[in-house]
Amino acid sequence: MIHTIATTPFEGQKPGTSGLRKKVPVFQQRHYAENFIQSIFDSLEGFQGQTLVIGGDGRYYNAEVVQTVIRMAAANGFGRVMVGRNGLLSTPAASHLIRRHRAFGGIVLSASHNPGGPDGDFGIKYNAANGGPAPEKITDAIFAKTKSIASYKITDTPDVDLNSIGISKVGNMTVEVVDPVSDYAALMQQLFDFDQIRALIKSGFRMKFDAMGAITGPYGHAILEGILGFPAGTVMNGTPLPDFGGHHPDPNLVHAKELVDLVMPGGGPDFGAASDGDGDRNLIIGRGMYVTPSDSLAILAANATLTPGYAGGLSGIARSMPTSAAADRVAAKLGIPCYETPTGWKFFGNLLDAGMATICGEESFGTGSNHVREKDGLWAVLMWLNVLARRRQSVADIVKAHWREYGRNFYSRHDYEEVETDAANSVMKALRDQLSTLPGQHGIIAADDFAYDDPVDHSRTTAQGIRLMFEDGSRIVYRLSGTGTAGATLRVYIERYEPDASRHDIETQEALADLIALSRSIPDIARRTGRTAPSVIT
Ligand code: VG1
Ligand code: CO
Repeated sequence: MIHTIATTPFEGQKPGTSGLRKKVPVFQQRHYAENFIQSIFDSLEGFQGQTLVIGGDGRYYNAEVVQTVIRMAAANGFGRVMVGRNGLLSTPAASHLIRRHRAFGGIVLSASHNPGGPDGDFGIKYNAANGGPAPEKITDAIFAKTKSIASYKITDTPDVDLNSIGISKVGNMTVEVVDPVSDYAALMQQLFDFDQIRALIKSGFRMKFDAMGAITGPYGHAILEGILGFPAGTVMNGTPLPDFGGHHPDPNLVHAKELVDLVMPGGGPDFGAASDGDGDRNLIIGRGMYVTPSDSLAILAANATLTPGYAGGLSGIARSMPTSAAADRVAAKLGIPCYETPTGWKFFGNLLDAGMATICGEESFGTGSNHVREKDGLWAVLMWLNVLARRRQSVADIVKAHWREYGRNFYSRHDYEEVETDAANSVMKALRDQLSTLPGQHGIIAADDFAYDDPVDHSRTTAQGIRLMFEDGSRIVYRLSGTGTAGATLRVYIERYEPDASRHDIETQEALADLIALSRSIPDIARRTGRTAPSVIT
């Protein structure tokens, strides 16, 4: 039986960089999730009888909202839903399922790297038929609908059993519960040479993969320990838990400390990797070597032809604007274009669909390719393994050789988290007010507020971050986070190019010290925010 339930709009249901993210208690308000889900459906056309993919990262409240999405999909006229067993799907696996089964789209329940649990974060995101996050045109339409919604449709059917694989019905709609890993694992075996990696393991090579109590546990167990044959225990924190076991599932040097302490000092595994809450980010480390995500993108692009999936070469590389220009140097050498897009994976979709770019990356631990339309944590890990298996050098040797060939882009991101919103806005305003006067000072040659003209659909996206560009190629970039749920987070990205190999071993913060000081003084961050130092440095 289908019910039409009267409702009234909630304020602030505006999708950010990657879907709607709020604290769990906000989502638990009566009608809150339903309003947003109905607003998604009301922004789409032509899905009657079609397939919707549903899954999430298993965080607190995932189980309840999966059932709500199923009931609302049935009431709104979808013909079939494909749901990961127990309501679980990593973000890249959801993207792949949508594409492989020609679904109309998908709903991914995740707040990614944000903490989970009853007081943690929750999120809902819509992905379109290409498997990618809805473009701004759709997210703008969803937001508009949330402001005028008056009712939503839902069935009064009982919860669907999601524990076992199989097919059932909710009203006229088919519910197919699928294994979250198998299709994805098959795709990885097409892209990478698993036999080469097995030979590497046989030679004694060892790794640790930290799933951080989140979604990649089952994927890591099945692919790394199962199919590839790494010893049991290779995957750490491999059981997805509603509160991630208390972890902050953000794969950086701060939150993946357990892994870093095992691998970095040496004497332990040769290679370390971690992924985030929903499985789309990756951290790559070797003995004594942390690979910045910007360098990882450049190195994977430079070595792509060593792997079967990319043996034919790349059509182009794309990176988000704040990501370092290391990839640009690789693209130049390969004679292929390098695109610079706003932050957020949704901006890569058109370039990938049009075949203009093959590999994409963001400084925020995101790397991926045209195999899906999301960034993909395990994909990056497997690509690194394939490259390591072919080159038979350490991570550190590969990185240093890359710097010698291309020069090094020293890079760091300074986050000032949970700053008062007014204070963060005043920093951005202070910068905007100085855009015309900064060139000519401190070696700055240009300053602007980044705007992106999409070369495929010709849409224009403005106000994507303040860029200060220096005469030696250095950059400082400022933007406000679009994924946080408390106050505002000011992100400051600092980059300097160093061609001289004798200066490549300097510690990053030291190498960037002058620019870091300028990054603070130009908008007077201390006075405006009360913060004399960032809360997280990556
Ligand atoms: C952050 C990152 C951005 C990434 C986004 C979603 O956004 O900076 O590069 O695409 O998170 O990643 P923001 O607006 O907070 O800077 V995930 O793994 O949170 O889905
Ligand atoms: Co994520």
